[in-house]
Amino acid sequence: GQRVRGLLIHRPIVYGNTAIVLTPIERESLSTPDHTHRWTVAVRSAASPPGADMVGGGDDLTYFIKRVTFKLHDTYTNPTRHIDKPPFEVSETGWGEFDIQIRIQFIPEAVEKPVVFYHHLKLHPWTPHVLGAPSAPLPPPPLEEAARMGPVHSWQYDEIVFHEPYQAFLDILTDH
Ligand code: SLL
Repeated sequence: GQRVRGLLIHRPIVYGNTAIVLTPIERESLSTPDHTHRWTVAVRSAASPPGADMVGGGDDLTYFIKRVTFKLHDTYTNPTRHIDKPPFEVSETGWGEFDIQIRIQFIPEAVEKPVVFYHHLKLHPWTPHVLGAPSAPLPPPPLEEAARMGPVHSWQYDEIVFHEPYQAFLDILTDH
């Protein structure tokens, strides 16, 4: 195969998380009652808006993505989670925010190295109503209030760029 000289092609994605506060009843039913939130971290096509992620749908990424690996905090059992089919996501419960490494591997035809993104898992809503020194970090609201505020969304748009792709891979990308 040949690389297509001078060509650059990109595919838009979003990655990030949603989080909701567990109800007291949900917390009691867990083996880990110290967990306060349920969250989902995901990689999606930018054609499927983050707001629609719970109902699924949107563009399927499997035509060029083979595997997404989410590396969670070491406090989780089996923190390295390989996801080989859509939806490319991991749902968990927990109590704390942390950085998640998101590694995207492409189909063999791509002959491309994986790309890595980092996402800071966000559980707590931003609280502009808490008054304080403008430069001071604002504390999160109490859980009951956060629950009333509804799900937290933290999503990042990005583009996966392929420089001088192989012709076979270019065909796969453009035929989709
Ligand atoms: C913090 N640096 O201290 C972070 C660490 C760890 C989050 C957050 C539960 C894991 C489990 C969990 O939420 N870990 O019990 O399986 O805020």
